[in-house]
Amino acid sequence: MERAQVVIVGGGPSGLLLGQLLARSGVDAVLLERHTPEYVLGRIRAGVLEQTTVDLVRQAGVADHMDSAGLPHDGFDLCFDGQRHRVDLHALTGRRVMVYGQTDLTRDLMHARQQAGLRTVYEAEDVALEGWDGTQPRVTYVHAGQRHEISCDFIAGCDGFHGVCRASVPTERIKLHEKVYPFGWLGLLADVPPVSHELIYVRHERGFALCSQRSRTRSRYYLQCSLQDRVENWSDDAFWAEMAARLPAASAASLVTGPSLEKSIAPLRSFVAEPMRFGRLFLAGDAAHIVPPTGAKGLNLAASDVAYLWEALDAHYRGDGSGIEHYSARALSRVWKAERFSWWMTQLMHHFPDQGSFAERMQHAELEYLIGSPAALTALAENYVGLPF
Ligand code: FAS
Ligand code: PHB
Repeated sequence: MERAQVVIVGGGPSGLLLGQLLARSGVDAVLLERHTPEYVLGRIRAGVLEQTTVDLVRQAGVADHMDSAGLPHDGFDLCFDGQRHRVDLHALTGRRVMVYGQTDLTRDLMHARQQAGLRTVYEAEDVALEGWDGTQPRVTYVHAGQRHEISCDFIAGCDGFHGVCRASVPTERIKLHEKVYPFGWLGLLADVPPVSHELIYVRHERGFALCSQRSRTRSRYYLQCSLQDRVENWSDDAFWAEMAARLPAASAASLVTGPSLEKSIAPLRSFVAEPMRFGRLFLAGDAAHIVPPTGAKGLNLAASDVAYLWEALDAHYRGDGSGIEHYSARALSRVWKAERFSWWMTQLMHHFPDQGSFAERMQHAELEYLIGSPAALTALAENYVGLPF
């Protein structure tokens, strides 16, 4: 039987970042990923890193490309009634965010793991957890037709919303909280210069839109779409025409269009599993919680979970078990604040199909209050740049 101190299930940003930090603490962790590296890198997701995430990536020693190619952003625009209003994050909080795609961060982490020769199994099938409620957890998996078994001290469930780790916990041991939104996001990636040097969040009667970016020559755009929409029903031309229709005329006039490199529809939900620890099994990242991407919190919450779990495991192997005891409560405290902010931004900026005129007026009144109140803008800004770990 193989042996490891920690088995990490899932090779997305949570698993890779945890693996990198544990390696720096001398903790022996093996990582099991269901898919190939190419498949993992093919999923286009987050684009905005909070300062605390940037600091953690630097602490993990994988910040070189991020520091050279990442784009520090001091603010973003809220757009409604055809007007853009800048939220000056740096003036309001003294902090900023970094625009750097999750794909790039994942690639950096994969490369660092490979360079360090850390045990990683891609295309690990049928991962199953055993004994996580006792003191000798075991993980089994199949690779290239061969069954393997690993005994370990701890299992880190970094396997995302559809993973096996949370699903391995009996329903009576876990409390799930969920809100599903009545729309999705249609995302498009293209090698065209961004329409603006910063992000633009648009509230429009046709639906929400977001203008984001990956570099000065690569842009990421999103349109609120119906849950009945299918990506094959959206030609590139139809996407660009709808984006232009939701932008103010002056911005639409400077929109540079081009062929999509990727187009996909993501459903939106708020989701939290409590607790995030079950004996020797820990959940981190999307395995434990999901936020609507309106607040750019998903990847950043994964980072704070990983920071807390790394600190707890590092302390355990130095003889202090207190971090493990407090992991779930500590992580959930930050998770719920980010869940609230992401829900609030989503409620504020999207067109809800059956919301009625009163709710529409409430959205509009809140936006008008927001742009005129330094106190309200500061509250928005401190949540957007990220609450402290
Ligand atoms: P991930 O889901 O990224 O990674 C989990 C990994 O575990 C995957 O590689 C999976 O293959 C693997 N796995 C699953 N089951 C397994 C098993 N049984 N055995 C082994 N491996 C297994 N966040 C933002 O901030 N902004 C965005 O715009 C944004 N857009 C998103 C769009 C979509 C469609 C999705 C799903 C999420 C989006 N997110 C966004 C959130 C996203 O960035 C997540 O927060 C981030 O991927 C979390 O990373 P992980 O926790 O590593 O989970
Ligand atoms: C992205 O660039 O993918 C992105 C940016 C900000 C968000 C959501 C997605 O709020």
